[in-house]
Amino acid sequence: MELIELGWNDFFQQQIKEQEESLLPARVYRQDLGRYHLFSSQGELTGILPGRVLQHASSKAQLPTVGDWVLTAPADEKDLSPVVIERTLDRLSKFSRKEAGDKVEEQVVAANIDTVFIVSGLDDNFNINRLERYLFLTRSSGVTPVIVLNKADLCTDLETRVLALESVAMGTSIHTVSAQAGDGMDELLDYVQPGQTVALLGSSGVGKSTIINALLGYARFDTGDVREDDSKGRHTTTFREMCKLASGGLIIDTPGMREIQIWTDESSLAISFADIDEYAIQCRFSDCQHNSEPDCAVQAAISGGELDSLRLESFRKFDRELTHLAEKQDAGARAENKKERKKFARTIRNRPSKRSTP
Ligand SMILES: Nc1nc2c(ncn2[C@@H]2O[C@H](COP(=O)(O)OP(=O)(O)O)[C@@H](O)[C@H]2O)c(=O)[nH]1
Ligand SMILES: [Mg+2]
Ligand SMILES: [Zn+2]
Repeated sequence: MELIELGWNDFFQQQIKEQEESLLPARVYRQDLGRYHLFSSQGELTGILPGRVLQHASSKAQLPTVGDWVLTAPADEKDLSPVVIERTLDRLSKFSRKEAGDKVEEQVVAANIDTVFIVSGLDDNFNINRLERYLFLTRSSGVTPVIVLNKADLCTDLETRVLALESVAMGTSIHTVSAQAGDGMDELLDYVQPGQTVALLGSSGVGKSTIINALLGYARFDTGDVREDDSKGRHTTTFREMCKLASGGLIIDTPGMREIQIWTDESSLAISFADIDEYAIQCRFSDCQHNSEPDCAVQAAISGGELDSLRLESFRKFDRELTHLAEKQDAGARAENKKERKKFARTIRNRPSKRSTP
């Protein structure tokens, strides 16, 4: 396997220090408990993380994940596998979300991706708010989003749905496909050029694995039927995995995420709501809340029909959510500090005092 075909470029090359030149670069394609499956110029390898790397990581998000580039050393001269992961290279991009549940922690879903296919079904699964949410997360990751509306064969009001979506998509490419019938797959292939990495995101049952299988040309991933009486669907993909297309591109399948919580900061708002921002800078007051302030350009744009009031509503929703996340992060950092201080106090207390030592 050529490194360039695996997505290697100058950004990664430049990170290699002189003393690391003997190490073998490899890319994580799958992670099992404690094991990393890697693509490298030497073929597929298994990697393990030494305890010192684990200890040095200040958060889980720093540990290697699918799509990451790592530098490896042979554990044994005679045998190339398993290799030891010495270091994870800085990421060109990452798609993160907040860990599911109450934990205030970042989870990096995939690293070093060029494009995210936000997949939605055109059946009852179609939900503009959810798509808007995925768009927001993708844009704040610095990755190009592409919307893929699958199951076009089941949809009778395609145009209405696409039109409604366009008002929140802000120019994002929208592709309507049917993975099952094989319609529209060629358009998708254009995004997976050699060395390019695409990750598929979207709820369970929208057809992500079916799309990847269609692009690969064989049934690489299990696909599942959504049970009619269970809107949650059956979870057939339980892990994230990157695979290589014959044409050279890389594609990442992910399990459906039941809750996709935001992990980003305020700066993402201006990127995802550039349409609102454009008017907001023309408001009379720089701290305008776009309610009933005089000369509010945002409200004027809404009355004039240039801006959809739903966009302002979404903007406010994300704004509130980000504020809430920042508060939780602050609280989390404070709790962490307190824990560290306590630990420190304990080590001081437990230190044998000079007087008592003979
Ligand atoms: N009608 C129709 N069904 C599809 C299409 N693509 C996928 N499916 C079905 O939707 C179900 C879920 O697909 P799957 O690929 O497992 O979804 P995933 O959970 O997103 O990976 C399966 O039963 C597929 O056969 C499509 O284009 N049209
Ligand atoms: Mg799947
Ligand atoms: Zn305003």
